Amino acid sequence: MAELIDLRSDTVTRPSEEMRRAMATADVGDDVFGEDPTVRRLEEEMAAAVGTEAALLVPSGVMGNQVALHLHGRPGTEVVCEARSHVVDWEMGAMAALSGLSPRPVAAADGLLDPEAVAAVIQPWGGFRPPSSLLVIENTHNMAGGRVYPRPRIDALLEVARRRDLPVHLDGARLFNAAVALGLPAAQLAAGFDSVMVSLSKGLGAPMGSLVCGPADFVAGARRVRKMFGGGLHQSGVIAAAGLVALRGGLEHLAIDHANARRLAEGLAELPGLAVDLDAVETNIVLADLVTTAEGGAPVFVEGLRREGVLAVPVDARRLRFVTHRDVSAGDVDTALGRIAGAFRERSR
Ligand code: TLP
Repeated sequence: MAELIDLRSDTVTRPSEEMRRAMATADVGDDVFGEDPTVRRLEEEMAAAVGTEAALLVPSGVMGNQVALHLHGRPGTEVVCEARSHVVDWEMGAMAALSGLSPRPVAAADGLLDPEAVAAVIQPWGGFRPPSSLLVIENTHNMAGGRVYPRPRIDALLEVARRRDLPVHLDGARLFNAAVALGLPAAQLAAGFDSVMVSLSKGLGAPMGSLVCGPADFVAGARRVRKMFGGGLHQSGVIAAAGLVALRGGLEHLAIDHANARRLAEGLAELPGLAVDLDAVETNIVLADLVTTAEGGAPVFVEGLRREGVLAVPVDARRLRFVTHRDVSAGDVDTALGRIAGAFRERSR
């Protein structure tokens, strides 16, 4: 069969030749002793890109978020976040298991938290309800289809949190996608947060790694919690070297990924079996809903798609997620659209 076109996630990219060369020749040391020069350089460059005092390399985005939640939260308190956010739906209950925190989900139809709705659920210390210890904002919002927070909305949310003394964490796994979509520097979108998690392993194309960014004392705490969570790595300059290539050159591809996502969304919207909200497609993620689930719904449909040579993720019974990334071209998108149309033909036989 022709090669599979993998649109399950932007995490599926293979390291480029340049990354592999950088990894092979990286200058390394033991990062648990703070002695890996390549890791240090990556942490400095990411802190500069995000506009924070310091940054810490962690193996994954989940670990980055959970290290931050652990530091901001106290057992028995709540984390205010959007109802479909990654920290609620995709981190295996880690905030409860590792830090004794429970989520306070706030639903938003377009995924973007409403400041008034957030203000309404924040609980103070000393009442009869679990107090709130943190607000999490996810930008771009994955399960809302890569939606981007306009900076004024972030300002309004930060203002609500400040008034109630609540720290705010940014899940910026795809912060650079948001920055490219708005034409703003990432640092401008990260300003005002108490901590920021950014990923190298999504749109930027590195094989692994995320960073937790914030003030120097917060990052010192993050170093301790990273070790506690088992994320202290040794010659991790091998990973950081690919991360540096991703950070220095990876942003350029994001605008192409966004254009490819739009191309894909417009093609999908023309298929009679799918409904796509084109206005929601702002970055590299496309959500598409099956018009009918009578033939088994999204989990069955993706099996049909696989047989045609396209990989996608079923989000629920009706919804499919497609993500563009540096390993798919505009031509691949067109090929994928033809194959997806083929899956519908097979389905209706
Ligand atoms: N998301 C993955 C899956 O876990 C859903 C994906 O394919 O999109 N925050 C956000 C907003 C994310 O989308 C992800 C990854 C993470 C955190 C966690 O990053 P990793 O996978 O590096 O632990």
